[in-house]
Amino acid sequence: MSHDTTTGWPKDFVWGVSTSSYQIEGAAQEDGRAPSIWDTRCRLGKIANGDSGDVACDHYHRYREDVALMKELGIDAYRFSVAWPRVLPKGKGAVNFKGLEFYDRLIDELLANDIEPWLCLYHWDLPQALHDIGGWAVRDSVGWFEDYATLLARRYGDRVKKWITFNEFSVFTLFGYAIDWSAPGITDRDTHLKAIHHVNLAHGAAVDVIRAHVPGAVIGAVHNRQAVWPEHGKEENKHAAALLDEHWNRAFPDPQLLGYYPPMLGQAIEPYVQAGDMARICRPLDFFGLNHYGPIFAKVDDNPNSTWGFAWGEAPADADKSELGWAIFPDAFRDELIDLTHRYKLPIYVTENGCGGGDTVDENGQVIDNHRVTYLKRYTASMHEAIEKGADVRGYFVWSLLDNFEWGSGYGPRFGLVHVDYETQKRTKKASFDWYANLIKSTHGA
Ligand code: GBH
Repeated sequence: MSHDTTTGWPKDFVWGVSTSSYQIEGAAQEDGRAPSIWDTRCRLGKIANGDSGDVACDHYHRYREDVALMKELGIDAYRFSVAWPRVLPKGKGAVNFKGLEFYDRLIDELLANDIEPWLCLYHWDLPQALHDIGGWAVRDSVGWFEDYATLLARRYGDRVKKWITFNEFSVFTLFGYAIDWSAPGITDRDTHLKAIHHVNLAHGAAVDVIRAHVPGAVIGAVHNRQAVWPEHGKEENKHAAALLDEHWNRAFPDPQLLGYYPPMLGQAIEPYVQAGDMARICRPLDFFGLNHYGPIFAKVDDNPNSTWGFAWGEAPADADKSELGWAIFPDAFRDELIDLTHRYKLPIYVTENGCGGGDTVDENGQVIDNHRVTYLKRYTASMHEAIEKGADVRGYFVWSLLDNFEWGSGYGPRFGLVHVDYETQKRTKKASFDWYANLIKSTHGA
């Protein structure tokens, strides 16, 4: 790793951190917030250790302290999401002003500290009330999302210029409607296909209303993308990998940016596509948000009734892996950034990259997370290399500022630059915090 990353970054490169509402806010029953599909999933006991986001990092009450940490880190930008059921408890109709006011306070605190807010409308916490009347499986969801986007654009558009419609379309649709790993935990092929199409339409509708209501808006979507490799490199898994690649990497960016679905998925989705839909989905965007962790693996589904034709595979036993078992392969990140630049021709912001695992606390109370420092060093070096090779990368956000509620895995896996003691809510900076602060300082100084 001799690659020098202290110089050579594009001018005005944006350094940031990302979080999401349900994972950090807590205050789940406060000030009029209603349940989302994730509260429900927690109540159903589908989370490791019986955990839930009820309290999480208590960010709802401690956002000032958290912004102070961001300030100390030296970041330019902060990506967060709005909890839809906090501002519209039923998902539509009556507005909850106390919920809107929380994001007013957060945004104002960020701006007062020279940190630019990047607002994401949807990081998976669909109001339960909307799910109860069909959720993403019904076409009405497009209008619900459009109205929600309008509300936020009008309320915050004077202060927020960076807008993201959705976080990781393919993760929440695939895991929520095909594989029971995420809320709402449905496993039905038709529901899944409809959800994909409606979410794409909702994205397009939101882009238009944000554009209409926010002068100077810079709008993008956040896609998870990572190479899909056949498990064990086996011939028999290649078709499964091609299928999963369509679902994982192309089901959303292709229609949104190129105007068509990838071929195999497109065929399956055709019954739900109405005249004019593809033009409504494909709206002009200003950037491509990329969340990237490591490559994933696919294998043929040995279930004879398989409706998807692929199953989740495992990384090779000898692969470099994080403590969570996720493959580490920085060269694939470099290649992804270069490919994306050519494929979609938009400026790229890496809106998430980071490393999960545990931490050790030494006798002086220092939180040691060398595994995370090593990961971040390697991935930022690969990004730097991609930029040298022509990738149009304009910024990078670490996932995440704080240890937080890691969805189905609960509070076990930690991703933060800041350690959170969930008993006391005490925040402690980790070694990775100092490493990132130094990287930012050295590039700003250069
Ligand atoms: C993101 O999801 C989310 O946006 C964020 O909320 C979350 O906390 C964060 O990442 C960390 O998980 O096949 O075993 O190698 C990322 C979801 C991460 C799901 C990589 C698939 C592959 C694991 N993806 N993962 S493995």
